[in-house]
Amino acid sequence: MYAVAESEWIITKAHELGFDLCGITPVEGLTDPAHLAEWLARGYAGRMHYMHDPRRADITPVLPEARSVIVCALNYNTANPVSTDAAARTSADQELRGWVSRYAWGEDYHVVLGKKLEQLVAAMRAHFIGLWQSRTYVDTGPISERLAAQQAGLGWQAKNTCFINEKIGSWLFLGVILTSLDLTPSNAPFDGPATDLCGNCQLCLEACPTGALVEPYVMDARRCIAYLTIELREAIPDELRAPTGWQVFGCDICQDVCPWNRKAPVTLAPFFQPRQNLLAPELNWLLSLKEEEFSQIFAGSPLRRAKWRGLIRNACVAVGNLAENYAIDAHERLQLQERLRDLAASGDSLIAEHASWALSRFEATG
Ligand code: B12
Ligand code: SF4
Ligand code: SF4
Repeated sequence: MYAVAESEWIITKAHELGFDLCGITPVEGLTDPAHLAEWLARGYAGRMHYMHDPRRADITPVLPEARSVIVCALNYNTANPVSTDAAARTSADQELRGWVSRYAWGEDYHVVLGKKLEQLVAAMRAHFIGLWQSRTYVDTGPISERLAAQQAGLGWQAKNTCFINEKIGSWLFLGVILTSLDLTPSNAPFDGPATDLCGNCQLCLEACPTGALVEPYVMDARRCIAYLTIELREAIPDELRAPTGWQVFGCDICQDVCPWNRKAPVTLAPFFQPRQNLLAPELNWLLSLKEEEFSQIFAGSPLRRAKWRGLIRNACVAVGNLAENYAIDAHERLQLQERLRDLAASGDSLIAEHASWALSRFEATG
């Protein structure tokens, strides 16, 4: 096993590359097969078929020679309002606005973290001479990055299921490097994963509008707005449309209410600052987007994952929900209804059905 100084060297390098946190842990104990199996058996993964990949329960086939995991975290908390802040919704211009999740305001984190992890591996190649292997993952690999971060002593997996660090909070992206290097754990002597600091708090469970946090630490993803607005390619179930509120891409509510995020440090990293129009975007603008414009406008943005169809579907739901709650001026009301009628008449059955639903909400509210 390499000496502690070598693990310290890696952690220092990670900080130099801009990561806020870095920890190292052995590959053993990175999965929680029993709970994962129960979670899947309950159907909580919904249509996320990739969650059934057997490597999530046993990561050995990913890199049989793997001995250690380096976990890195990057803060994405920019100095902007939170989704539960009513003032953000009633902008001075009184336009109807939707909410895009904080994680998606800037550049795609897969790319940002992916590059940084590759730079870290390149630095390690020059430092650790000899033959050794590595795999880097940001989000898309079969590894539970939150479990890895917890195991590396960087924080805990909380009741809202997010990974929280005591000093930074939960606005953190995670990335991992699996390596055949046998590194000393950064929290050595290893005495178990980081302590859970949720205590008696239940704020996230109480605040979740769709009841997705079915019990502390357990999410039924089928009910989570992040799943409904990003991962789901089909119709948003009727009973979950109203609770989806003004969220058009992802959801931040269970993190916005979390006390550990109250003093979360702000990042000035240019790649995470909100792109124009993405902080509480005008719904009229979203509804008017043409499919051809979508790929151009959202190049390099996480919003591409929802695809044009998904984003328009989500915008219809948000408009329908806001129709009831806002004093929209007559002109805007007419404009929105006209746009919804166009969409309801479009050849796309998914969009047409959601637009008709939104129109019915307008009619119900006069
Ligand atoms: C699938 C996925 C989702 C799904 C499901 C989320 C979920 N909570 O599982 C959806 C689309 C809903 C989602 C949403 C979001 N995601 Co996501 N997502 C992932 C992904 C790809 C896998 C997570 C996973 O393994 N889920 C499966 C379940 C089984 O895992 P689990 O919650 O850890 O479950 C364990 C516990 O429930 C536990 N357990 C303990 N007790 C009990 C008791 C019982 C009875 C049961 C059944 C289970 C159980 O056992 C389970 C197995 O270990 C990871 C990337 C990765 N590769 O790790 C990113 C990841 C977790 N997501 C991330 C982010 C940023 C988000 C969003 C904030 C995006 C947004 N704003 O819209 C939201 C946050 C919502 C939330 N409260 O978690 C970050 C998390 C960062 C952080 N600080 O935590 C990650 C790590 C991506 C990254 N690289 O940064 N996500
Ligand atoms: S992200 Fe939103 S919908 Fe999902 S669990 Fe958190 S509060 Fe509930
Ligand atoms: S809101 Fe409370 S219970 Fe939920 S994650 Fe934060 S500290 Fe834990």
